[in-house]
This record gives sequence, C-alpha cells and structure tokens, in this order.
Amino acid sequence: METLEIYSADVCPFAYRVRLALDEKQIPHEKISIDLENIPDWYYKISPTGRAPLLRRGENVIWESNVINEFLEDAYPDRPLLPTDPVECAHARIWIQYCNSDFQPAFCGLVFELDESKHEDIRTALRQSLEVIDDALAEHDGPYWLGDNVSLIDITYYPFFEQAEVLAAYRKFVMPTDLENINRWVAAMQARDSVKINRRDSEFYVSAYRPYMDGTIGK
Ligand SMILES: N[C@@H](CCC(=O)N[C@@H](CS)C(=O)NCC(=O)O)C(=O)O
Repeated sequence: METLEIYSADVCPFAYRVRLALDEKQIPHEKISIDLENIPDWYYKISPTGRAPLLRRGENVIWESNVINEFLEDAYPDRPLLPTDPVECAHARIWIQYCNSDFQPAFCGLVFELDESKHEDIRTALRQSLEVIDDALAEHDGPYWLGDNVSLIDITYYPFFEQAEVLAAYRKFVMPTDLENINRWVAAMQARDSVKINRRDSEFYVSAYRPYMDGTIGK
C-alpha cells in the first residue's frame, strides 16, 4: 500500500477528521505538522489553499476534510466508514452536510466571533443544533450515529466535541448535560483507539485558542 502524507495541525478539527479516518481504516501514513500561526512558504507551494488538512499521495494532493475522507473511502475500501446501501449512504451524507452547514458554523462562529453582542444568538443556534444531533443519535440503539459501527458521520462531528471546553472557557457556553445521547456517544468515541491516539486535552485547546480570543490573530 502506498504511504500517504497528511499535513495537519493538532488544533484543527478538520485535520482531526482526516487523522481519525486514516487510523480507523488503518491506512499507513506520515503526519506532518503545520504551524498555522506561521504557515511556512514551502507549504503554499504544495497546498492550493495554504490550509490544513492536505493529503499528499505521490504527485497528487487532495484538500477539504470531507473530500479527503470520501477519497479515502473510494481509494481504500477496506474497513468502510460509509454504508454500502445507497440510500443509507445518502442519509449518512446528509448528516455530514448538516455538520458543515449548521453545527460547525454555529460552533466555530461562537469561537471566532469577537463581537459579544452576537454571542447570545449564536449560543441559541448552537443549542438548537445540539438538540437536533441528540435526536438523531436516539434513532439507533448502538453507541454511534449509525448504530454499532463507527462511520464518517461520527468522525465528522467528534473533533468539535473534544474542543468543547474552549466555549466554556471563553464564550459562556457549557455543553448541555441533559442531552444524554450526545454524552453516551462522546464517551463511546473517546474509548476508540483512533481517538486515544490523536486526542488532546482541554488544556491544550484552551491554550491554543487564546490568541484568537482577543483578536491577536485572525481566524
Ligand atoms: N473546509 C476546510 C476548512 C479547513 C480550515 O479552515 N483549516 C484551518 C485550520 S482549522 C486553516 O488551515 N487555517 C489557516 C488559514 O486559513 O490560513 C476543511 O474542511 O478542510
């Protein structure tokens, strides 16, 4: 199997998605860390956007976390992370899309919005989105989004939950404890080897986001 390079940053939830998919699928890879506060010139030569994550295989580069993970599904079909049934697969993609269109903008919007007068509205949107997620998780018996098996849906959402303490530390948003399906799901994700290999603690995230909180560096 050809070795892959993943250009990543530990603080980046999008890069984390890809590292989780690589480890769940047990695809050999090399991790290259990018300092997002001082992106090196050489990185702009291989990355069209200068952003993390980026996957390099030989001469080819692929970027955008969800696209990279779909590429991994197509190119490395062992240990699949999407359902084989086309309808179930489409529904999985709808939930991945919901993360990108609703949950993640609310989460990152609250993290990066410096105008405090806007925080209450974003907190409300985030709470509503978490309720939608909790209801979706209730539809299956298993610990994961689709039941017994972890999927790209879990991998797409989980990195933000690992960073939740950032919202408590800086944005007066504590993850609701009454959303029990989410609590169960987070615990199940934290028990997975892929998460154990990659996870960082709350202290790391709170410290890593500090320069963004006072606008010292842009998002
Ligand atoms: N939609 C992209 C988002 C990637 C992204 O925003 N990466 C951030 C780090 S979390 C980044 O590289 N920021 C540096 C910059 O924009 O210069 C994805 O899913 O891969």
